[in-house]
Amino acid sequence: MARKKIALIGAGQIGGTLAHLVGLKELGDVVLFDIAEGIPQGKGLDIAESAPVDGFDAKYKGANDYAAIEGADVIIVTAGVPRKPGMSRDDLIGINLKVMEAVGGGIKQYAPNAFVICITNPLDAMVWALQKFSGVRPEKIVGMAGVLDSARFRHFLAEEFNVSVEDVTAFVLGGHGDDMVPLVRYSTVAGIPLPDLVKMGWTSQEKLDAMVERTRKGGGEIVNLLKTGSAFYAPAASAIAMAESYLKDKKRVLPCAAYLTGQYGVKDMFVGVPIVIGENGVERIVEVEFSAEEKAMFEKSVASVQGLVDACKQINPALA
Ligand code: A3D
Repeated sequence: MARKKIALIGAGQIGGTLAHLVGLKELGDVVLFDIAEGIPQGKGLDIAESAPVDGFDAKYKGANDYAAIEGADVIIVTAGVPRKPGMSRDDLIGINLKVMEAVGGGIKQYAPNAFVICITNPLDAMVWALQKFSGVRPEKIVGMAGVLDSARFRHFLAEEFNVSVEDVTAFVLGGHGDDMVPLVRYSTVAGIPLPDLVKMGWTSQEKLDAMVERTRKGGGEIVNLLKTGSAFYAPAASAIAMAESYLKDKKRVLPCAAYLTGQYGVKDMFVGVPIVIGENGVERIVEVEFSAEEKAMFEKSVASVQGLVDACKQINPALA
């Protein structure tokens, strides 16, 4: 059986980390694409030279021409610019929308049947634009954000409770902005919901609220520490979990930005919701019931995404 082909569009901080993880997990052969000459070739060669040490088999190819992604099974898009301190994700929209147009054209021409995962910010608007530019069927394109946001929340919770991260589940929905919606009720330690853990004295409501707030601002916390860019290890790991669920038909239930056609009262937008990812891409969109407070938070988050989508339509009227 031929190895799967995984194309990484953008060979920067996240792209390079993705390329390394694909090898370590033996998910397939890798094409690294970037407009910067030498970077994808150099990173590909460097990782290929680590393979004998780590004992994995994968071919690496660096490219500056879209023809190299031809027939890719999975495409992960990180092309564009990341945030610097003081910038919001939304400040990136002008530059990254143009990048999505170029990337979408490449995908349309060379790999229209791939499963596409977008990471470029502002996430929910960029994945929406990328779907329009590429023409990829909506069930074959998703945005990575919820897995990362949930992982951040899980990390904070595991530290607070002094338990394994493996036994902490978390649920973060909505757009990937500071008004994302961490669903405390659906987040658990070994199946015990967080509100019960507060009642059991494991933590206080104040501390839980602070962890929710830290999760919402988790991306900014890293940007302020790094100063030269944004998070890349956890974002890459999160996208790999999504790619793996598709490639191995694992049917994992993961929070991702998915194209909604009326679910949660939202139409023609990508918003973070729980989905099942299997060999057909997005195989199911899970609709959970919200409390009045959660619904209000979700609607606020959706309104922010709508604002970004409207801004895209203004910048590029072809999207309207
Ligand atoms: P960075 O290390 O700058 O890599 C981006 C790469 O894109 C660079 O190598 C550029 O040369 C390349 N590039 C720019 N324009 C093009 C183009 N037209 N075609 C192909 N390649 C191009 O950034 P990064 O890897 O740290 O982050 C990449 C993106 O992910 C940014 O937009 C971040 O904001 C975003 N990001 C999203 C999350 C989410 O959770 C959604 C988390 C972290 C970062």
